[in-house]
Amino acid sequence: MKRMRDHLPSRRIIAVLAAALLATGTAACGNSDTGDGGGKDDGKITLGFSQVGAESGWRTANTTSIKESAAAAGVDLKFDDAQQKQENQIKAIRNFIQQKVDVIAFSPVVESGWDTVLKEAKDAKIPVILTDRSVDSADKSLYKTFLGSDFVKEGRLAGEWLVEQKKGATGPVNIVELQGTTGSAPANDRKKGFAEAIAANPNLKIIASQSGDFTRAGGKQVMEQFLKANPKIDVLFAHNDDMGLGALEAITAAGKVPGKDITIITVDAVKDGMQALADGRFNFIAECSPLLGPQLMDLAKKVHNGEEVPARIETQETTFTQEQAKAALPERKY
Ligand code: GYE
Repeated sequence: MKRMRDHLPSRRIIAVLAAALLATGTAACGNSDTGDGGGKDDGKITLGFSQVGAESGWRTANTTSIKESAAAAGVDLKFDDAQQKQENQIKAIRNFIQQKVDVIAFSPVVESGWDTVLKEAKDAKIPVILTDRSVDSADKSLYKTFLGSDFVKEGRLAGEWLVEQKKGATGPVNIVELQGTTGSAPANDRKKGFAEAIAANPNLKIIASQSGDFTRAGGKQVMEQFLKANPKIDVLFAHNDDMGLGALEAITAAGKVPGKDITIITVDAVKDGMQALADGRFNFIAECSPLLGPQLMDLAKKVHNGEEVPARIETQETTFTQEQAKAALPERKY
């Protein structure tokens, strides 16, 4: 606020002051708005969040976590569901820029093709947080931080478990792989980690690998094709629980017993996946936590206040065998 000029009569000062307060709408309430965005002036941070879609149990739990944490943290959340389409995410981000939100967060459906829109956010001085999935942009100044899992590690843990299981196996072990959404970070990275982990064991062979788009329907459909084309399938590695759950239907329909005739390894550990594991239909799950909401709200407040945040925040997770799933299931919230 401008300093009042000394010669103004006091009644005039009060009137000017009142007018100024009305105009800004911030009646000295400690608003942290920096003036570089924030459509609202009620002291709340406005966070624009572009979600991938609603393709899996993981995603649903992630959306719930983000919405609940925003409400709990007093963050005004503008939520957009991109229905697994990059062009929808780009549109949503451009809308957030236009609305002058304080912070933008998004979970990029694929890794590539974000530089232009991220540059637009940067030029508008709106900080961006990558949540869950990362981008392949060479310019790291386009976003403040990346909060999420180490997907390569998840794939590696899945592969290492399999190597251990098949240690004594002599003949070939035929593996089929259900990949996540083509071009997405978790599909690229889980594939890589798994392949690296089994590489030293030439009898462990990936005989077919295709995308099931992280959905149950996709998993079922692609598994049907795998079963038709390959008479001997020993192992299924599915990049998420949902595709594994869809595949169960195809395997049963083909007259095989999931978890016995075909060893099934998945990633995520959502409740339905954990149930399948506890029931003996899955054999192993590498966990990937969707509960990113509380950390995201904390980061949004920090970057809005101009505080330094680590460039990478990795989610802590574990793995589950059938016995461990039985023990963990009663406590599983999602
Ligand atoms: O594993 C899968 C979801 O990006 C980690 O996306 C996430 C993945 C998750 O559809 O179930």
